[in-house]
Amino acid sequence: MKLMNVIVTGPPSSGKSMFIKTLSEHVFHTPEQIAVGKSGHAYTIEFGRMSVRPGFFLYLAGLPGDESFQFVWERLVDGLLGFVVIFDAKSRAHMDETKSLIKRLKNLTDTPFVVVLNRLENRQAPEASELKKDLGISREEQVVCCDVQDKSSAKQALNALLNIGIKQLKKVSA
Ligand SMILES: Nc1nc2c(ncn2[C@@H]2O[C@H](COP(=O)(O)OP(=O)(O)OP(=O)(O)O)[C@@H](O)[C@H]2O)c(=O)[nH]1
Ligand SMILES: [Mg+2]
Repeated sequence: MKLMNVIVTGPPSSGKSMFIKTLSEHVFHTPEQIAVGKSGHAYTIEFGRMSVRPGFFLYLAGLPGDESFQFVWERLVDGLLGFVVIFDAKSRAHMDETKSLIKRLKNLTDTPFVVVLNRLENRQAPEASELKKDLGISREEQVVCCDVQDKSSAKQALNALLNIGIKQLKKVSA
């Protein structure tokens, strides 16, 4: 049996739990919310398990972006396939927090990442290229518009992450 981790993170209430719930066959989450960090926001931590094909599972680890969770990220970078940062299109106030979160994760790991732009609600995609610019992200495919409540949309976002990983591997082995 092969297991790989994917960290799902992002600012408070951006849609992390919903993304994991939509994709996973099983979800474990802490029975109570945990209040940590400067914000005082209370968090639930969850792990979802998604079967990719027989004998191959992804563990989707839902972790808050708060710095206090750094030590958990450090444990999970072992066997890490990549990370997903959820950004709520309606909470642009979270831009700086998201930038710093990406920076901290990039310092920990060079595995691929995607930013999932959630809650666009049928608005068109200029917001994706704006977000890419605002976050200082270099690659087009790294910002993915996604309705985290929709399974096929969430799967597309995860596939975008996998495809970036495959491209990186090809580059390394070329
Ligand atoms: N309309 C709409 N509501 C959403 C969407 N995604 C999440 N929600 C709702 O927004 C709230 C927050 O979503 P969560 O998935 O719990 O967000 P989270 O990032 O896990 O939040 P914390 O763990 O508290 O930081 C929940 O009440 C969800 O039902 C979405 O795409 N559209
Ligand atoms: Mg949550």
